[in-house]
Amino acid sequence: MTSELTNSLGAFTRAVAGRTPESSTPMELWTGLSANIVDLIADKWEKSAKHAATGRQQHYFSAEFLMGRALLNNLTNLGLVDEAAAAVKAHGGNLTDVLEAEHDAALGNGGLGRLAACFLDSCATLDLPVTGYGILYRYGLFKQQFSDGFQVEHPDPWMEEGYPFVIRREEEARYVKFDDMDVRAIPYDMPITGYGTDNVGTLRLWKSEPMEEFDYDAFNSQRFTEAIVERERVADLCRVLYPNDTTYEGKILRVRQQYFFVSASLQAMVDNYVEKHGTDFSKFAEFNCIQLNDTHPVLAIPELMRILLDDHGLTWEDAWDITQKTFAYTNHTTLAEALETWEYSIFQQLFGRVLEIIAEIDRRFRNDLVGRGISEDRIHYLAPISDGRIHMAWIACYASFSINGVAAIHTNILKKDTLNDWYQLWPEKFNNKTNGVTPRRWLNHVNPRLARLLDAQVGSDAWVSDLDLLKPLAKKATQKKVRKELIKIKQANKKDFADWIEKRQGITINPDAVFDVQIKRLHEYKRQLLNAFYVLDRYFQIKDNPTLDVVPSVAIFGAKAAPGYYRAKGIIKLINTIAELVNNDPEIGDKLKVVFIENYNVTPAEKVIPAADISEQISTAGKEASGTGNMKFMMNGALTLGTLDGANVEIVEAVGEENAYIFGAKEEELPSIMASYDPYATVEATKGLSRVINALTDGTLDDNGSGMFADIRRSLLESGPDGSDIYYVIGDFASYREARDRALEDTLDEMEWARKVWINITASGRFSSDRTIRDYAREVWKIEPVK
Ligand code: OAK
Repeated sequence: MTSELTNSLGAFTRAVAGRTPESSTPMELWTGLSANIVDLIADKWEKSAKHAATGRQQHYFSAEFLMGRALLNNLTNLGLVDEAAAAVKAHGGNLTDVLEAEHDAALGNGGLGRLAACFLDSCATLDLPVTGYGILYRYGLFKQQFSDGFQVEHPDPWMEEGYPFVIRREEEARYVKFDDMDVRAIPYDMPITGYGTDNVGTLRLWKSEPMEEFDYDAFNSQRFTEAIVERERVADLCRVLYPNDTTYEGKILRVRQQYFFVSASLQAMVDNYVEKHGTDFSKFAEFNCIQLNDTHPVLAIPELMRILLDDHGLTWEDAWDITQKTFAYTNHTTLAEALETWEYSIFQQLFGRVLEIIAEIDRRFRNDLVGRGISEDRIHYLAPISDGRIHMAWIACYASFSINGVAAIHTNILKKDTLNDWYQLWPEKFNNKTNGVTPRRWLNHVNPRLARLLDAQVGSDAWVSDLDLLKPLAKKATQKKVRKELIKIKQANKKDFADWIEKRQGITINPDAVFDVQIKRLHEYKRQLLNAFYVLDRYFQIKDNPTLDVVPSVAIFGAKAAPGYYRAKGIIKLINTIAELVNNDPEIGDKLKVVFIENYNVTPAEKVIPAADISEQISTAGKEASGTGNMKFMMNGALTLGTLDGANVEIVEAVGEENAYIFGAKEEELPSIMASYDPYATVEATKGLSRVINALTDGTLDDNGSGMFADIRRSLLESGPDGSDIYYVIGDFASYREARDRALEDTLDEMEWARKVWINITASGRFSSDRTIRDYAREVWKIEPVK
């Protein structure tokens, strides 16, 4: 008998592909199946939205949502994986091929965007009335290709072939007005299913369109270009994620994007409020709370003021009171260059009225602080407007009732350094919310073998939505059977990854070698360079002594560099050049291999994380706000090789120092170390290091005449603002090498290693985003589950 899904899949595929499912491509089957799934979600979705709208609601504003693939996640949540496999098979297809046809929705750069995606998953699973708001970028994060080892960027038209998981809501369009143009904002809503619940949340992504589809007059009077230019100018707004902002034009576009999506979102929120509660706004903040995902959506603060003042006639005092009770701000970095400030002139050009409101916030802020006896210098530094620039983080700190960092150490750094002045003024606003990741995607879905072992150990799949259930299993670390099972699972996962990378990039690796993985954005503070230097040092050691008894390992990298970040691109070229050298040397063989996963994204992360033995979390202490990859690896049984930075600190706390490999200078030690640090002398004093550094420029490694390797060398050894190894790569090298060598040696005792692996997996409950979201819901958002 054919199942219901088999019949409906046939119908949906015919509708989208215009032919029989039997002759459809995997992509067409994917589209048909996805449309079918939306059909199955629709009623629950409508109900959930209606229900959520009756009480207090939380709104998550973020310029990035790095969602990855949707279909398998939804099938899993609906308990339909087997049925879908059977349905696809009945039509002559194969579910794996169909799932692999899906593009990643890469509407984010890295940590901050992926965190937002994990949060939505947790909110839906926990039945919390939370909606995400962002931008429907036509092109997601660029596709990365390697050409001669250099990164080349290509556009990522992720939804060009159709994407059933976003639904255009024409009737909910809003107008967003700039001084130089008006645009229509059309919401595209994405259903967010939860695990083991009928609740379906929403991610609302706004798309910009012209006020009028086409200027026919212009077109008919032969002014074709004019008609088209206007259309394109509007489409530009949502064309790409984070356009290059090194030029003035780029910056304007970015500010436009930010205002566009917060204005549309707020208009919708305020309209909904008026519909339910009328125009008495005194209860607005009782029913609505907005979390600002870093400073990108901070324009929402003056925009809410504008709507309340201009559209609804509130007094400044009332509007400000509501605003201050509505916003909460999360900071995601202490890097000074990431704290957004914008030229005053940009705001003048785009939205004079919003600027007027910011100026009034600034005026009142200054008065307020004078009243508190704060010095003029400090007031000037903290004011929303100073030195011809608008300071987004300062506006956020002033207007929000809550300010949080994303790991304990990060929040402490905010309090003592980055936001210290604000902490002194309003200590009660500050709180910590250590990040987390969703165990649905990052354990259950990516690692079915381990998931089934956990099912058996827990006695059910309840751990999938309550990861703390793994905690009591820690004691089973002594059981040989469990450890043997773990070893088998890891071996099978490594074999899968080896097959995948061979097929994808044509590189052969030995699944019996240790997989040592560093996947994250390329940034100097994340120190991929330290890892690369280790590899090169080991290569030289083997060359010097070909009979050297080393533990075979594969160094696996995945990273994209910002298109304008020259040195990061140099490091990519360097790693690829080292890979070329090492991988093609017959004397090295399986002892050492280097793999650089091209076009690293959510899906490649899903392939490599379950296969990892060692998780590289090696940022300069104090620089990585939290990290979330560290948590994904831990859940999948990779041991952390890391510094005491970000959430690593809490991971080590949870597993015990003996179950991780910690090295390097500590955050509190670095200031005094750096005061007298001499990288040159340190190179000389560290065995093998000068050979590694010299290899950058002595002809061992060829950067195709780009000068990139000399630039890297300069950044480490030369004095001056752009040199002096400010990320302490050379200083931490010896201690890193020792820890990594030790980790590799320790893998030889498989059973003891498996014990550590088990401890890591079972201690990962506190890094579930369910825990993080419960903390936000209870302490900041003050919302309750809606059944
Ligand atoms: C991106 C743009 C501006 C400011 C911060 C970011 C960002 O992605 N920060 C990252 O956020 C993650 C989620 O909180 C953290 O885990 C990373 O440590 C942090 O770098």
